[in-house]
Amino acid sequence: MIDQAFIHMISGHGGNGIVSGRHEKFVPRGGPDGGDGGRGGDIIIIADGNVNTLLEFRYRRRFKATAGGRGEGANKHGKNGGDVRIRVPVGTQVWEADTDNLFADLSSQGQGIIVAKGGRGGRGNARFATSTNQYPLLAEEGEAGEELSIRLELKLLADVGIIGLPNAGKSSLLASVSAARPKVADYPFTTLEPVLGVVERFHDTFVMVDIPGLIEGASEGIGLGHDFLRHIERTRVLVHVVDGSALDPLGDLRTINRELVQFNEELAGKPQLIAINKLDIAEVRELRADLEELFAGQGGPVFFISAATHDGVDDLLNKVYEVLQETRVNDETGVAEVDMDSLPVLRPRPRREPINIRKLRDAFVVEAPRVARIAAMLDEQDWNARIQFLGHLQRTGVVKALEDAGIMPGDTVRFGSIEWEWE
Ligand SMILES: Nc1nc2c(ncn2[C@@H]2O[C@H](COP(=O)(O)OP(=O)(O)O)[C@@H](O)[C@H]2O)c(=O)[nH]1
Ligand SMILES: [Mg+2]
Repeated sequence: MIDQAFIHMISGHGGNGIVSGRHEKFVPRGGPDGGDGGRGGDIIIIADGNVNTLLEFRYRRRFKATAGGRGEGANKHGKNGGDVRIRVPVGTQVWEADTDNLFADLSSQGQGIIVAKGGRGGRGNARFATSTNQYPLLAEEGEAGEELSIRLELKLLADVGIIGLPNAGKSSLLASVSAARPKVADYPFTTLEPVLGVVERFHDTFVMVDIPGLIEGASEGIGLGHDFLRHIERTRVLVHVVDGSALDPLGDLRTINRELVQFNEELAGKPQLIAINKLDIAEVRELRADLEELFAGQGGPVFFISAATHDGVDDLLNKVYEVLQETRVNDETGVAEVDMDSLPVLRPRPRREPINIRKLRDAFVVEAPRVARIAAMLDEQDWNARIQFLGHLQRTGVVKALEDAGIMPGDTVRFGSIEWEWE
């Protein structure tokens, strides 16, 4: 059974660098002091063994990291944006939405990927100072965040196994607590494929698997395929369903437990909760006190339930949840210790960006993100700032590229948001 979720994300915009500082000479501590913008927050997906399903993404599909703060005077760096950490079950695959492009396979605890890197902060004017330009009037806008849609996929693995003789009511129980609709029948051996159900409890989820009443044959290798074994290995608690209306309920419990030991020692050693089922039947209710006594000391707490009426089922599930909590893989601090600096980045941004000139009918368009980011911050009214920008274009090779593309005085040139007449 595959669990799937689509989510949309936007990483944080980088903060803008600013122009600040005194222009006058001979002023102590004068000079350019515009700080850099902070970086935008990243969106990170991390595999966490304490998350069992993708169900929560049915309620929350959009994730947005915060922007970096703008730089300030006195060389003050802007605040970095906050990262968003999305925790998914171990085994989750991260795909590009709507394609079969696999971004990451998060197969181990704590493994993660930065799916959307926050924009870098823009440089403040202090960083544009050179020996020939002591009072730079240029600063850089922060980089935009990244936006993308992904698909998460998970082959569900069970946390809880339901065991019991045929007809005990295993399938009925699973059906009554989850959206799974297993076959319920009066005859045994109806469950051939693992049937999983996702159970919601206290804003959390866990997965139950119906282990068919085939245990008698299964210890001899009949019936339970590899798929079942994978689920069984993973389960952390078993719910042992007993038909309270059977002739010998305690004998039934022991039969299954004997089979478990033969089938798989590890499975037999898992904690069990005993669920005596069919409490809606009058004779079971009458025997309740006797059964309680009879089952005491059988190695697990005893619950009386009716899968048919749901009576007692909530108490049972609460206990299941409690046991699962006790056997959590790791506490939250364990996951928080992921070394964020070593996480791979889905789409690392190039340090050097190419300069490209596109010639339109009415204008030359400079496609160079870094240039556009400086242009965006330019005070066009300030003649000195314009001169400095031109100097920057010269040093970074943009002027040459424009000339190579055949620009003539009087032509229009665009850098990001600004438009000039070429002189
Ligand atoms: N009266 C009553 N019958 C139940 C209850 N739970 C299951 N059954 C019946 O018992 C039979 C076997 O149930 P099923 O869930 O298929 O058992 P499984 O073989 O353990 O999966 C079916 O006829 C169910 O309708 C219950 O709580 N009360
Ligand atoms: Mg069944």
